[in-house]
Amino acid sequence: MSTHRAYPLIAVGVLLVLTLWRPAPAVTAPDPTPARWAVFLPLLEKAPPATATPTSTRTATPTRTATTTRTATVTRTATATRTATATPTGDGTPSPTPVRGDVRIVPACSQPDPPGDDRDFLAEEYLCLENGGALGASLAGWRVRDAASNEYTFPALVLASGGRVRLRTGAGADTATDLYWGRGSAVWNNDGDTAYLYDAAGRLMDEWGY
Ligand SMILES: [Ca+2]
Repeated sequence: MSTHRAYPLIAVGVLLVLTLWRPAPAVTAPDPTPARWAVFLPLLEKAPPATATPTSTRTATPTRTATTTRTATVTRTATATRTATATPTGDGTPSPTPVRGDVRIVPACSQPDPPGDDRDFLAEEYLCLENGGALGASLAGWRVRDAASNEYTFPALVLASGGRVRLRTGAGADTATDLYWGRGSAVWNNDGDTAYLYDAAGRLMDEWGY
């Protein structure tokens, strides 16, 4: 490119520079005031904001309603009505019907062969009964029979639990522990016999052979 042909381009460039160029604004001296208070700025900046309103609205409302209603209703009704009517006098106390084994013959306390001649000691010849049941036993209407079918019928008597009664062969006045057959001769053979015990219904409740 020749120098002459470059003149228009240079002229356009100068115009563009003149058009776009603006004088720089006047530089004003910075205000020295902030520099003097600059030492206090850190203090001011560290000051807590005046509008620090703690709005912690914790509404802790512990509404514990202890409703443990323990209703321990232990109603022990001890209704153990054991009617152990231990009536040693043996008069008038009602009792359930004894079962077999409740009232039995007790050989250990029986005496079929008393000392001496039986005919002279009929009251000392006796059969012994015992109530081994838990309740009293009414012996009214019960019977004792030997092997020869001699028979005795019991009067109204309640034999208490654990109680014993002797049935004596001879005559005498009945008591709660001793009954009298009223015989004029011996009934229990000394050389061996069998005693049978029946209840009022005729059921064999016990027997003893010796
Ligand atoms: Ca005898």
